[in-house]
Amino acid sequence: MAPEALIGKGMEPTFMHHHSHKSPLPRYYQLKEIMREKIISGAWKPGDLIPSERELGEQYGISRMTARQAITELVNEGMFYREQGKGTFVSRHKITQQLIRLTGFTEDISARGQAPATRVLNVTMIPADENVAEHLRIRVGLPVLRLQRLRLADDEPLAVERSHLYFIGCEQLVDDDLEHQSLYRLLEAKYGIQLIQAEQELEAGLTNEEDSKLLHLPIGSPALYTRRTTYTNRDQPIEYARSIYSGSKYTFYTHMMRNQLVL
Ligand code: 16G
Repeated sequence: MAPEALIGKGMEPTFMHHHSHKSPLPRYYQLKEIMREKIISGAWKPGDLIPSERELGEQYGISRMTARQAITELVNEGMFYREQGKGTFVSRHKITQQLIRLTGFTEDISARGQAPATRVLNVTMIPADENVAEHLRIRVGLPVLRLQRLRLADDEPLAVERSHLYFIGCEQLVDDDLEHQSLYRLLEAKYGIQLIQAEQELEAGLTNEEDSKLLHLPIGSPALYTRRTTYTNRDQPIEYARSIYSGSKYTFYTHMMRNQLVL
């Protein structure tokens, strides 16, 4: 097989194109990002055997040592696991929520080749309290839709999501089938709302009694608390969501670039 150059033609991950040929990233790092992208895009699925060091070396025209370094780092990050005498496999337990494109739970889980599911815990119209009103940029007391969902992948509970939504006609969502449909899809396809961007915060914490029960975890388990505000094409906040992700099952991934100094 002809070696696939690490930089330049044939490279799928878009970030590669931003780098000038003068200052390439280390090869092991590039390979790491390529493999990470394969997992995020779903090309490599949980449980898949990844190519050997030798195969990766041949495919990308790098040494086995370099391939080994990339694999080892992803093993250390929990993306891969090794089985003695069998090879290296894509981990099952960590779900990656990439923080680059705005995607919803259904998309993230489907991309991994798993089956997303939802249990609606509660859906109702309530008056916006101060916090919700501030995030949705509306007046306190306006009726907003509160939606609480347990999210599962292959029947395993992963997250509890508590959303507040406000838009003209949002009360119709109460009658929608939110157990079998993606909220993002409904908003876009049925309500014609264009979701453009989101802000998200992440914080470490421990699960309380209620969430522990829902997530099948011992009380006080490590968890990731997120808050996300999603905006429409008119820059209007439409959803403010607070979610709890099981800490042992989730990785949040972001890729960042340093501004190039122009001297
Ligand atoms: C994400 C968002 C949630 C959104 C959901 C839509 C967080 C904390 N959660 O899980 O705000 O409602 O995606 O997913 O960022 P869906 O389209 O599958 O319903």
